[in-house]
Amino acid sequence: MRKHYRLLIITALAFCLFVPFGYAAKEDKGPEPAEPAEEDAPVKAAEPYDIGVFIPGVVAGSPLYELLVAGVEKAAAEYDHVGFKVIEGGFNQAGWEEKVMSMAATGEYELILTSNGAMPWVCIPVAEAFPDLKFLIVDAILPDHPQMATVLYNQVEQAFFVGYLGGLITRSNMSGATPDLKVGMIVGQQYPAMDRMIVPGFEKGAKAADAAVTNDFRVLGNWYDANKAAELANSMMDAGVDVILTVAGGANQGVIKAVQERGRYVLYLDDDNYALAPGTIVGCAVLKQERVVYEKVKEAVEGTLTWGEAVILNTRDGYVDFVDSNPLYEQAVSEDVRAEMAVMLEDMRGGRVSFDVPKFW
Ligand code: RBF
Repeated sequence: MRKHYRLLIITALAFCLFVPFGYAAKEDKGPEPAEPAEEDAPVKAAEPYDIGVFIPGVVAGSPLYELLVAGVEKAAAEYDHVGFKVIEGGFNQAGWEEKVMSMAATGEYELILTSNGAMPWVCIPVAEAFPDLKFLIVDAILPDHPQMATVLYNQVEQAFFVGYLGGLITRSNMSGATPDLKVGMIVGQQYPAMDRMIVPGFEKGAKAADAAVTNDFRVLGNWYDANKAAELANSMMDAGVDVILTVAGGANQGVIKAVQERGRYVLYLDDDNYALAPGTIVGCAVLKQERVVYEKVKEAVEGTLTWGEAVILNTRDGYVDFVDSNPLYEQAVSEDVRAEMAVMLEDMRGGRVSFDVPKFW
């Protein structure tokens, strides 16, 4: 919005400089000044549109935040009048509301863009204080708020993909598989999407592979402590767990390192991250967050986004998937396991198998 003021001042200056001369020419009754050539005519610039991107945490190491930034960058690059600024809120969640409030108070932004299930609630008081401001919140859901649009992913399906693969691996004869039918999860914290979608989806998948598989579920308590995450991973592996799904942001590094040292396996969410640890990361489910952010930001800029809208995106829509096209997947996972996985992938991509999102909001 500050750009508006700049534009106003420039317009006013231009008016003072040029308009009086125009009048003088008319009074002189001299020859009419030639019409400016078409290409010299001032093009009406679009109103500046500035986006404040609030990262609830830090960008590095958190796939959904990295994809959020990539998506807005790509959308903004298509317009001369669109700018964005990324602000990291850090790990003190109690401070997020104040930080978003300060962003709003600068008056710089038309839109606040952010990502995770807690953010609609963080943004409600900010929306009340700034009724002209809009909020696009992905990986979250809040229907019918006139200043917000939200996009939720079917995380039951995302977690089912890796749960099924984990179940197949733990009962396989792959070199890192133990005799125990145990898979595990390490998560940053518990929240409604975790408890109602990700954990049930993962366990449903693992049990669909083999009903006897159990899930060792551990909560780290933050999204950054890689040392503690490695300790958790080791204690799980001591108990016979051979495949661990890690959903712990920057702390994922600790899980990967511990698991790599013992030749076991890691499952990943949100992005194609096989290259982080080839042979150790054996499965990546993905959310098409970069594409969603790109599409929705463009709609917001062009004025076609419906405020109050709460969209849920599924595998059959192409926004939730599993990466089986990366050669690192093929190299890491035995052929028999991949063959069983391929059948399930085909069913889910074709919409023949799907899972509902429970209403948790
Ligand atoms: N995921 C991350 O990768 N890094 C984070 O820092 C992070 N912080 C979160 C904070 C809250 C309050 C919530 C509700 C979720 C957070 N997530 C984080 C998880 C993320 O939103 C998503 O559920 C997972 O990435 C699985 O798709």
